Amino acid sequence: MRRTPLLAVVIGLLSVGLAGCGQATPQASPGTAAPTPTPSETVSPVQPAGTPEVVLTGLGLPWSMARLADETLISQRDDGRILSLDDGGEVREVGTVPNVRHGGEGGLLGLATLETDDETWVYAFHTSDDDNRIVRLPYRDGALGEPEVVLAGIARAGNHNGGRIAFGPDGMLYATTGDAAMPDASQDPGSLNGKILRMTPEGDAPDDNPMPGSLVYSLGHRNPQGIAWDAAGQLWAAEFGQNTWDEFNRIEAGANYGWPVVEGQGGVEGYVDPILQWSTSEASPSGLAYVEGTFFLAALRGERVWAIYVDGAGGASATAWFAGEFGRIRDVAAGPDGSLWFLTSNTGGNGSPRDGDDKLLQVALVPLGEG
Ligand SMILES: [Ca+2]
Repeated sequence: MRRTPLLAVVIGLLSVGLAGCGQATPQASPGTAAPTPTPSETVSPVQPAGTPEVVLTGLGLPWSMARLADETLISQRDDGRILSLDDGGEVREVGTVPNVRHGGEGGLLGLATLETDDETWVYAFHTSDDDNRIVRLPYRDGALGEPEVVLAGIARAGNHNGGRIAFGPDGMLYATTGDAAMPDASQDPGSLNGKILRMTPEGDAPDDNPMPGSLVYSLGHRNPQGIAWDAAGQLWAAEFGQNTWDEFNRIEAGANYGWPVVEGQGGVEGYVDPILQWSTSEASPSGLAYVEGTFFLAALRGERVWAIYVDGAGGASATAWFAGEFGRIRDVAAGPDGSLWFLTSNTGGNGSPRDGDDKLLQVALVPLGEG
């Protein structure tokens, strides 16, 4: 991969940090019923502004971004490598996750990080010869150590591997799993597939999970690949539909999101409907991020970034950005100085690579309505 020289200045500004600190004056978006915020929730929604700039080129099917104190890690699905882009703009490989077996949509997928008093851990969700699994690798002196297994035995398949992982505000690790082309698994509480899982950093079932001794947090998912928490700590997730409806769901512990009985907003008792849905040609959603009171959703087939605004009445609206401009979009994350980062996904067989693909792009974010 190579840095785009043009952007040395942009990268140089990264030292401010990527945490997405709120700096804007709180205000409600036009026409939105404002919820009752606590001080930590007083963030104004935002929107992209200006032309996205290229931060990195030459990436190989990048799948996930995860943040450490002064660098961002990027996973590459097919070769199992993890790259680091530090806040000074230096790019290097920090290691290859062993035992990654790419095939179809499988390979090295989601990343998450955990910094404890004793260790910095890089968590990775990947496909192996036998299964999909979550491992963690110690990260010392800028290099990955030997993996230890956090959770094995999630069924793998060519398609529908899920694969996003993230630590929640409760300190627990959440993982999205696909149905691995076994739709009935999604409704089986005893299966790890077609679920959002919640576990301790060591992979055990927390005492307060909805089913005692089970990692299952919610069920009835088809192929979820995006999770993020809003300022109030509420979990949201996006998933691929079959032929009709992609979904954006408000996730409640123990709830059933319908697959394969219901796809999209079916209004069927016992199954929770998505807050938003899109045709699969408009979305096919992967990574989800919450930045400055706004959800951003990466759309593969839809080749766009969706900005999603959740209102105080339980509804939401969405606006499409960059449709068709950069090809398939795989992941989104808070960038430096209140910007948004997003990864293209045009290499690896499913897309049509453009010059420099795959890329990491950056776009400024401004208060909603001021773009
Ligand atoms: Ca559903």
